[in-house]
Amino acid sequence: DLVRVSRALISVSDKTGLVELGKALAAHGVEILSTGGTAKALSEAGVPVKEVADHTGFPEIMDGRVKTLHPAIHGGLLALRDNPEHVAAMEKHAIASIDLLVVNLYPFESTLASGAGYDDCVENIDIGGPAMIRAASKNHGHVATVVDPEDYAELIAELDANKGATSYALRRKLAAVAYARTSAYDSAISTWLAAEIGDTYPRRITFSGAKPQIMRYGENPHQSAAYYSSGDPRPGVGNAEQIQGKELSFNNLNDTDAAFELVAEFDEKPAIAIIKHANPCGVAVADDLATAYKRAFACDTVSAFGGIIAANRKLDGATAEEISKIFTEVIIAPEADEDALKVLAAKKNLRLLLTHGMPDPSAAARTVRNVAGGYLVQDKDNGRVTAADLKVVTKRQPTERELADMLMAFRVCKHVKSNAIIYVKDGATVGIGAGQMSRVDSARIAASKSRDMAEAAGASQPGTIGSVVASDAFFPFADGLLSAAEAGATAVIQPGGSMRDDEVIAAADEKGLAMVMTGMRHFRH
Ligand code: 93A
Repeated sequence: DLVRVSRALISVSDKTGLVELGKALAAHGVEILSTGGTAKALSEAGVPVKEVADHTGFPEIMDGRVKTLHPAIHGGLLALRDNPEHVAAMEKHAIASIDLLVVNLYPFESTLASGAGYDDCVENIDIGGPAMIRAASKNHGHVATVVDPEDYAELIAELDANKGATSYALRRKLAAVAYARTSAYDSAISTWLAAEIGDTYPRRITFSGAKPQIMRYGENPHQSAAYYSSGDPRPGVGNAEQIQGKELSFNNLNDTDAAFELVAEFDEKPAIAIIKHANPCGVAVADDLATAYKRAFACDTVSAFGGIIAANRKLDGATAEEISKIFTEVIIAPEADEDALKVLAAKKNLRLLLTHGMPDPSAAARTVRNVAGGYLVQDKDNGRVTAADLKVVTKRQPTERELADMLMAFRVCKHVKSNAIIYVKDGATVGIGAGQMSRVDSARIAASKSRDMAEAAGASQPGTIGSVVASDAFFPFADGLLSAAEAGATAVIQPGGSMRDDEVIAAADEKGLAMVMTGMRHFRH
């Protein structure tokens, strides 16, 4: 799979590293073809170079708008060297193969950023460059494409190591980089034009290369919105099959995603999550789905109304019956049996989504959100704490039951807006405090919710009595922990790492609590 580079075409706007590259190629006996400015820079530095115009026999015309757009160039980049017909065509039309393409594009983005006028921006839309990049990258079986001066060193190192040849592995990697560049380039042009024409921009046409699905509106009716597929084929909201119900709204999709990603955490047992505004108001695991639903619902019977329900197992009739007792917006599950389908069919507006599989919560992925002027991209939080990761820091060891509940509570934490405080008892959440600016407030809200539920159900005591509590981040002071102890929690799971861990541990010991530290934080902002 090694391809010796006999001929290279270099056409670069950014001349960084050009001369060093030219010299390295010349040292390997590579014939260099270049466009006007690039050829000038190379020959001034003493690197032998042939003008593309001399190679094609066709001059650069129209202020350079047409300089490499010629069959002698594109044929040389695209020809399959092991295809007799291609080889015959090359011979017939005197097309010489080009084994390496080095291009960086007209600086559209920096021209725009400099505040240049409209015509200047238009003139900086490169046509020939992307055409060659796309051609050479398609033919990565035979041609290497470099679009970024940062990659020159790796290319030179490989030529040096392989007697002037490139490997298939490098060519394929460079092709992926190359298409990312042309795609980002066109996207920048489209974004600029879209902004120029404002309201009249037809949103269905382009955005980051994905074909969008226009939605009725966004988070609020005055916001327009669309769904863009990332092309990731794994089971999840984006690839779900809608069995029945009205069209999904923007908020539906967002909440349903939160619900399904949460239940996917519990591979070992049937689990149900009920979501409102992207936060769970009840999560439970049990030996069967119907029980899990009843216990998840009991956590907060008020908020569950109009919620979104996710199941991690095939939905059965008994569970569907239970769910049908109140108004629910969306149900998502991997599958549903005949009984469940029959029960839910009676609820015309209820949206039912089947994913035909569960996502792997530890799989790597990226998350993107935007801030003014850019995007924040990070690895998805796929961290999963297991019993082996826990460090007991108190005098008292947790019991088996406490341990199981703590692990569950900490997994739920990951899917709750910070500050997250989660009380769990016997496999079900009994109090959830989400999205508060103070951890103590989250602890108090979760406990008071639990008291309200007990009162409404006529129970003798709130669910938090004898529960365990999880915190998504460390307790900065002992107050949050004391508030949880007051609510009746007997064990605590938290990342640890506060300057005052000693104070917090001492407070736990004094209250006779068991506490474990995970060493992993689950912020979700
Ligand atoms: O105007 S173009 O779209 N038409 C072309 O045929 C063409 N071929 C290469 N721009 C074209 N290029 C671009 O010229 C390259 O992508 C590179 O950015 C630039 C290098 O020009 P020079 O070597 O004259 O500095």
